[in-house]
Amino acid sequence: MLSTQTISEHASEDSCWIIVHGKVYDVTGFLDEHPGGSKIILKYAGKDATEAYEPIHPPNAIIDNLSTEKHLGDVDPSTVTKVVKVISEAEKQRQALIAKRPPLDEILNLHDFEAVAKVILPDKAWAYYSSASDDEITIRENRAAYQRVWFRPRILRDVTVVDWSTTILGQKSNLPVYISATALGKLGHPDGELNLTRAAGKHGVIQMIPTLASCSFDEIVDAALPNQPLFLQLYVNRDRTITKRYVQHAEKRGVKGLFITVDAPQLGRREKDMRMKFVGDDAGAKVQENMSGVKKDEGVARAISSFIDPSLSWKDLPWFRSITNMPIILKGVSTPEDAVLALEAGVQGIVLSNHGGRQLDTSRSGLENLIDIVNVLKTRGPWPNPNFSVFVDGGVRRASDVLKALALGASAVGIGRGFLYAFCSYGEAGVEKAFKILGDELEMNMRLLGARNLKELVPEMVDANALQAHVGATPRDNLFDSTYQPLRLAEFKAA
Ligand code: PPY
Repeated sequence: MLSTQTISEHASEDSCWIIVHGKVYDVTGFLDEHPGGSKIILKYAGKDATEAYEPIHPPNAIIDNLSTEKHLGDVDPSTVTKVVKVISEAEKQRQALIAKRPPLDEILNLHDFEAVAKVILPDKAWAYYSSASDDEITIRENRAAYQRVWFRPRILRDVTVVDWSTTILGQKSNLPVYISATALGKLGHPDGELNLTRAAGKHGVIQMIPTLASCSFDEIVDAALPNQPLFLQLYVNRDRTITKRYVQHAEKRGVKGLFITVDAPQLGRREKDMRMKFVGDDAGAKVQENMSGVKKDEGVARAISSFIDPSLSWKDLPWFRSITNMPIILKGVSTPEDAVLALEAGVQGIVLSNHGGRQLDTSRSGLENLIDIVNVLKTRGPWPNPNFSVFVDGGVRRASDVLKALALGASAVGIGRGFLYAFCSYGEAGVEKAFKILGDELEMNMRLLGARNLKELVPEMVDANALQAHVGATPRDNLFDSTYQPLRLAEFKAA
């Protein structure tokens, strides 16, 4: 057993020990390898890092990454000064607001979840989740694009029975929607991504597990029902042995599709997230100012993104094919040129995505790109192509959005933030409610459109003439606008 006194003597780059969950680790040799950089660990050198560690890392991350001789043992509890945790005023206010949340019955649409999450999430979590890159033009365009598509409903078709179930990559799904990957779920709710897994299992919806989930991959798979289909989102590591192990483990555990993220060789600059650090974390800012050569903090996401391999290229695809039999889908395709390359490379699909507006700002929306991409794919083989799925994500909040994308040729649609905010505000029950809302909206919209099933949803049911014209009147999206938090400019210091 190690006393806190002894541990505190190892508080430098030359010897750095930290405490996580009552155990002591020597992370000196790991400082340079830490995906989030060394400075964040050094902030906790000689101290208990549990609180900072927990929301960002799966429980076993430290144990799996450090060789056993670096596991130094338990902290001697008799030496731990019991600090009475001071609950900040802000946290007290937050708890009071949580208690006053609108009852779940009064949540009528996916925007409502976002509005609740915005109020009750800790500032850092809201900043990380809601942020997008640069001027946040694309995140807003993702919504606006749906409002440039209009319906052309058919009538008198006996729509007593309507069915919106489908298959996604050969897996049955009760919605033409899958849960897209969003990272760091525990920043927003103590059960993190498990809220999604449990709700998805109950309602026959497919969850895409993020590489950067706060819960470990195995925890998530263990929380799924025996035959519950799951997909995996992959950030490709600079160290391919890590990626290979991860992918093959996922396949062994029954994952049904591998979505390789291809739009993030470097992470976008998300200014809400970056600015938050300067405001909220004085201790962090001081440590960094005092450390020579250390860049100012860059926000939660940038801090942990350095493991992602920017050298990833088309040449790597045969290697992925050689290590797994799972369907491979490229997530983050924007152009017909790349869609054709993907088809020719023999992958099983693409996601037309701009990463929720978090990567290249002023990229077009996935919905808009769908038009050109479908037109080209139609000239390159059967359409729809049973061996090549085209998914769309970004800005989807309503079943009407889903139906527009499907009518224009999407195989299914991904929703990330919509479900994330549902669990941040109401846990698993929130996600269940989100599925119910989408189901109700699908039923109503399909009846009104005259489509009794998804096969009857044809391109003639939408007018997308205005979609690619970036001019003209677009109706205000009132609900979305009321939750959208405008960017702030640099602030003067208080006198
Ligand atoms: C994102 O934040 O957009 C992500 O895709 C997740 C993430 C989180 C932290 C580092 C890199 C990517």
